[in-house]
Amino acid sequence: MFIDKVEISVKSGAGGNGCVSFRREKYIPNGGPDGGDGGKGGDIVFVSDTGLNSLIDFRYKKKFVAKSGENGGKKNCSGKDADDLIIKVPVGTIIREANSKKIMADMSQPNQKRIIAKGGKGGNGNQHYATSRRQAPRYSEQGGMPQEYKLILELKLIADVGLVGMPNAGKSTLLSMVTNAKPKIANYQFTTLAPNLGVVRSKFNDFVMADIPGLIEGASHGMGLGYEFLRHIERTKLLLHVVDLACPDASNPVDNIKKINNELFEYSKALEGKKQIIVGNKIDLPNAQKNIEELEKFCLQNNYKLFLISAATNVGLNELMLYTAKLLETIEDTVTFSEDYVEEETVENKRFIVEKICDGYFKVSGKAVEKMMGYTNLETDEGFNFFQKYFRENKIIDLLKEKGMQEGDTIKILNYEFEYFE
Ligand SMILES: Nc1nc2c(ncn2[C@@H]2O[C@H](COP(=O)(O)OP(=O)(O)OP(=O)(O)O)[C@@H](O)[C@H]2O)c(=O)[nH]1
Ligand SMILES: [Mg+2]
Repeated sequence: MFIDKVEISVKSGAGGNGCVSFRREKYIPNGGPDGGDGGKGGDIVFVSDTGLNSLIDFRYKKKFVAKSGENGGKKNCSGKDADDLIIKVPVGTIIREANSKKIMADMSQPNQKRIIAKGGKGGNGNQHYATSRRQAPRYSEQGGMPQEYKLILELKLIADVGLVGMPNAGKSTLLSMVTNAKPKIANYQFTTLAPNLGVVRSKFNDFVMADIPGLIEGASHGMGLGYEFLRHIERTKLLLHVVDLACPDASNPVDNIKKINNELFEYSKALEGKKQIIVGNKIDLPNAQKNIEELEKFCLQNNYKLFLISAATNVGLNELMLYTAKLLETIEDTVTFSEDYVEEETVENKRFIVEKICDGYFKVSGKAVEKMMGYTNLETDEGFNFFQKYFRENKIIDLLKEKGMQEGDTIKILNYEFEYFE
C-alpha cells in the first residue's frame, strides 16, 4: 500500500522541577539553600533521511513522546537533561499543524533537521533565589511545560517530470518504456491507482519521472482518482501532457488537453506557470492521423512544444527524452513550500496577562507574575516594595491604565486582591 499522508501526535518532554532543599551538616544549624536545577525535557526533532521513501512506518506508530527532564536534587545536584526524540521522514515530507493545516516545516532537503516541539526548560533550584535579604527561599521553579501537537505529515514525491493526461492515454506505457519502472498497463481507464516513479537515463543527465492516475473532467472537484495525487506533481519542474491521438470516442485531442489543463489550473495556480510539453501518443494507430493538424495548430498558438510518439512501439521516444533532459537543465528547482505556522501566544508562553473583569476590577496573571509572587513575601515591607517596583518596571501598571484602571480600583493577582493608589 502506498501511504503518503498520515496524522500523528507528538509531545516533547517536560522540564524537570527545581528542588527546594537546605544544606544539612553536623554542627551547622541553618545551612543555605542547595536545591539543584531540573533537567531540560527532550525535543521532538524531525530529520529528513534519503534512505526512506514512504511514510509507511507511521502506519502503526502514531504517537511520539519525548522523555521529561529529571528533577533537581539536594546538594546542588542538577537533574539530567532528557534525550531528544528523533523522527526520521523521507525527503519531501511536509509537516503541518493538523488544526490550522499550516506548514511548520518543509523537509525538502536531505538531512534537514527541525525541532517541532521544544522540550520544557529545567526549573531553577532554590539556590538561585537566595539574596542577602532572603536567605532561605522556599521557592523553586517548576520545569517548563512540554509542547504537544497533532501533525499531518504529507509526502510529496520529488520527481523532475510529471506525466499527466486522461486515463488510458498511455502515461504508464511511456514511463515503462523510458525507465525501468514496471507500472501496470491495460486498456481500460484508471489502471494506475497510485503514482509510479522511474529514473530516465540520458546522455545529458538522469532525471526522475512520475506517472499519476489519469485525470478526468471534474477532477479538481474530486471526480476520479487523479486529484488526490496532483500534489505529487506540484513540485515537478516540467509536465509531459500525454494525449491519445486516436481518441476512441467522439472527443478530440485538443478538447481533451483543454479539459485536463482546466482541472490542473483549478487545482493550483502554480501548475499554470509550469512548463508543459504536449505528447501526442499512439501515432501508430490509423485513427491518429485525422487529429494531427488541429493539434499542431493548437500547440503553435499556445506555444507548446509538440511531440508525436508511439509509446507502445517506441517511436519518437528518444527525441522526446533528449529534449526533456535538455530543457530540464534550463529550469530552476521548483519552489519550496513556505512555512507559515506561527506559534500561538498561549498562557504558557505569555509573561503577563492583564484583563479587565468588570468596572473597577482587574486581573493580572501570566507565568512571570506568578513566579514573582511565589518568591515575594508580601507580609514584609521589603517584599511589598519589591512587588510594587516589579509592577512599575515591567510596565504592568501602564497596561492596567490602558485598560482603564483608576485610583481605588481592585487588582486581583493569584489569590490576592490589592487596591490601587498612585
Ligand atoms: N496502439 C497503441 N496503444 C498504446 C500506446 N501507448 C499505450 N497504448 C495502450 O493504451 C492502453 C492504456 O495504456 P496505459 O499506459 O495503461 O494508459 P494510462 O495513461 O497509464 O492509463 P491510466 O493509468 O488509466 O490513467 C494500453 O492498452 C496500452 O497498451 C501506443 O503508442 N499505441
Ligand atoms: Mg497508468
